Amino acid sequence: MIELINRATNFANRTAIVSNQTAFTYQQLLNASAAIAHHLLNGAKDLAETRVVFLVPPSFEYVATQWAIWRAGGITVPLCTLHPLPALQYVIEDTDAAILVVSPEYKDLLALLAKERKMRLLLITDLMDGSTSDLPAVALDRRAMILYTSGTTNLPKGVVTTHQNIQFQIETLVNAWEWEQADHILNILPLHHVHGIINVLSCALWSGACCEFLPKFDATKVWQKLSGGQLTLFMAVPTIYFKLIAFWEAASSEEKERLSQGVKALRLMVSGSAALPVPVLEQWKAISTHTLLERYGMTEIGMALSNAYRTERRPGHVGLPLPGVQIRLVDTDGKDVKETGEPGEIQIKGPNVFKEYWRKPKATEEAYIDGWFKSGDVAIFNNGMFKILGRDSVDIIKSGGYKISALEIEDVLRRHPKIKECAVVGIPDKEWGEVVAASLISDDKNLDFDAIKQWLKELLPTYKIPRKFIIQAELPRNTLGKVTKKVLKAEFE
Ligand code: MCA
Ligand code: AMP
Repeated sequence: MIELINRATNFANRTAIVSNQTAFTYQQLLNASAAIAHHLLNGAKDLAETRVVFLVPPSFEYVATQWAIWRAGGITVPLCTLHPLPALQYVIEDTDAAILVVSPEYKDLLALLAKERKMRLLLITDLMDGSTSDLPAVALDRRAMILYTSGTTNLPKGVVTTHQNIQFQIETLVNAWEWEQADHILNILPLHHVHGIINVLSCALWSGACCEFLPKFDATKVWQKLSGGQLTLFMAVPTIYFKLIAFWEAASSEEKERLSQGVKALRLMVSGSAALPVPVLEQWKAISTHTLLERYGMTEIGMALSNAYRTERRPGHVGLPLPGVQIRLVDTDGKDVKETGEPGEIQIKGPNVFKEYWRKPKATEEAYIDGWFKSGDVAIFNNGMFKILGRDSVDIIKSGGYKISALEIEDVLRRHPKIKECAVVGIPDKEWGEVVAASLISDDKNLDFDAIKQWLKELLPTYKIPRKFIIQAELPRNTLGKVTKKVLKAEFE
């Protein structure tokens, strides 16, 4: 049984969602999702794990679609509204989805693809018509969601979580951060990643709280909300706090005072998805009085480590395992780290850990050792708390909270007729955490980088597009001929 949805009947008349300045109750969410589920089923008894991709901006309609897919027994595959067609097509093909739900503005973009693949293309605006049908009983161990994550391969992998995984990921956070009905959170994060979907949206709905959407991050609007007196919670990536600090710093002294007074009323502000620089934590504390609660998670595991809600929040640290989550640190010889302060890879076990990479049994098998999921993140245990040191792969970049594979971008760059060879790295950056940088080998010494960026925009979302370029005669390589990315990074820095 999908407990998240069952629970909604307890809060029927409370506001579940605010989107486009309109409030929607839990009852409206139940009604809308039942109607959409009816149309998805189209006479069938159970979607039986059919993949349903949906391209709907963060809104009431997004949530109603997500719940409808679950209620009809399908697997949700949320598409990213920022992705160009080839990136959407990759997900649609990889999941082998049979149904596509879109809001009207995306119909033309995907109509041809849907026709070619013989998918049912449904307009969300046609589905919320009050119809109902019997809905299947959905067992907890069934697949519920596929989210795409970039890794150490050139193509993103689909991370499959079951209803059980999702329920556990929600419950552990709701308890740790003391969510309650009276809570009201602003969601400015994209809804194709765990941070926005689980930590913000689903925790709010589990609790009978209100989740308000801004379809896109906008510092002015976020500050308006933060200082407006309604919100109790806020969660974001470090880049967003960086941008909010910049906005505050540019304000007049009276405005600064007003914003700072307003934001104090929240009960909790959380940062995650990338390392929170201590200076950002300190500046935010000076502005808002809040010590940001930093936590650590991953698409494959939801949240694993968190600073405490009530006791110590230590700058630069990610706290301790959430209840029910097991963590160990393993050194490069595969042995458990015994000494405090010695670095090791974070490995995770628990009901939070995903089921599999979609149709990639080999990758799934390789992701585990002795039943422990290997995160690829390196940490130390320092004075009773975990501290993340970084990742073991130079090919994974974190920019604006997004995980980006250098290999994926290199693959695309190599398709450009003027690029003979290339290497992509992440360069440290105060605002973005890292920015994507590319070294190109080309016969055209006057290569127009703006034109390259324009060309890339057709193929990759903006956050994956390199911000820095250099042309080199040859890439730095070691004696085995492998590109030495650490050397390349140093050349950019
Ligand atoms: C955009 N720009 C960038 C980048 N992205 N520049 C450098 N690096 C980037 N990564 C530039 C654009 O080209 C544009 O430049 C300007 O910034 C504004 O672009 P826009 O797209 O409007 O950006 P934004 O809306 O301000 O986006 C910043 C953002 C966004 C809100 C921080 O990146 C974001 O939503 N990040 C969150 C991602 C997230 O949820 N990650 C969670 C996954 P110009 O103005 O010159 O054109 S991780 C996860 O789920 C795990 C489980 C976890 O632990 O949480
Ligand atoms: P994703 O695959 O997009 O879910 O991103 C997960 C990755 O984000 C983790 O493997 C970490 O590298 C990084 N991450 C998440 N939270 C933190 C944090 N608090 N500090 C440092 N890195 C983090």
